[in-house]
Amino acid sequence: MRSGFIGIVGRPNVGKSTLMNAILGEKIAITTDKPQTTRNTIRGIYTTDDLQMIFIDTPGIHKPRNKLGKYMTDAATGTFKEVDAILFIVDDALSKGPGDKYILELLKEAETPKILVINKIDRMGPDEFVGIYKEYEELGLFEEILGTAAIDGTGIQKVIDAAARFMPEGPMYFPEDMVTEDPLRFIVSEIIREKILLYLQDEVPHGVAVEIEQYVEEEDLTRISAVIYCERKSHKGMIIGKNGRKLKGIGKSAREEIEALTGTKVFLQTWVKVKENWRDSDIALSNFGYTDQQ
Ligand SMILES: Nc1nc2c(ncn2[C@@H]2O[C@H](COP(=O)(O)OP(=O)(O)OP(=O)(O)O)[C@@H](O)[C@H]2O)c(=O)[nH]1
Ligand SMILES: [Mg+2]
Repeated sequence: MRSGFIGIVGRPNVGKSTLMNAILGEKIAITTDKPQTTRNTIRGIYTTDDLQMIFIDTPGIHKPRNKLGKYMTDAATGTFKEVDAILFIVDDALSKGPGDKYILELLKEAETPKILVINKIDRMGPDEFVGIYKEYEELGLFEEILGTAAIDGTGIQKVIDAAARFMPEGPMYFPEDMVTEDPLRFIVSEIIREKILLYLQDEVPHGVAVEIEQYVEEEDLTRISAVIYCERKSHKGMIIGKNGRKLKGIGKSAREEIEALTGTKVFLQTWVKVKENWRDSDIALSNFGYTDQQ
């Protein structure tokens, strides 16, 4: 039996969470077109007869503008030395921006084996892919360089096989049918946050946190109350929308997804509250679960 941990790291929005979900064949982490969607490290467990790999999806590494951003970036870089292999995900040329260069500098310091995954190849011409490949190959930093389109599963098996090569002899850490150890409450709060990110634009969604106040499982019904926190009164108005329509839409699409997850009917109540500048408040961050974990 071999087992181990694999960190999935990279800039925001390159497709880390989509890639982890594709590996697991299940949606564990939320994904949106907005950068900085993932805020915590999220573990997904992949098990076969003689192998268990725990993939750790991490927040996109970026220049933090507040304490939440610092927490996120620290959570991501903190995995570098704790894992058996690192998947570094990119979706563009190294020469295009400072973000990937910064992460590379950090990666160079970690002795952990690194695999480069060039994602979103469905959007690239062959020349573009080869260009990115060569740029990274010259660095001599990666054990392997692969191309994927996580969105439709292209190249995913090769990523799994490449990561498996670096797994040491080890125990089964988790039961074979377990895909995540995150509690349902957390996943539910993330689903609600995903819908807010999808329904709202610009700065509003980044200042949103979701707290589950009540989670009661009855026989065929799950009762959930959630509080949506935002940073400004004007944002509260935008989340609720005209005649409450926006919030209703958010609630409905979250509820449908939670019902599919729990296999029960769901009664979901949502409230919107304002907590100014919570992203720079240690107490609020801790209340929302953005504190040292695991
Ligand atoms: N065209 C295309 N889009 C993709 C692919 N993989 C992911 N995406 C899209 O890219 C966006 C970002 O995906 P995420 O998985 O949320 O990215 P992330 O790296 O986890 O982002 P953060 O959590 O913000 O760091 C989403 O809109 C995805 O649908 C891909 O292979 N091809
Ligand atoms: Mg993500």
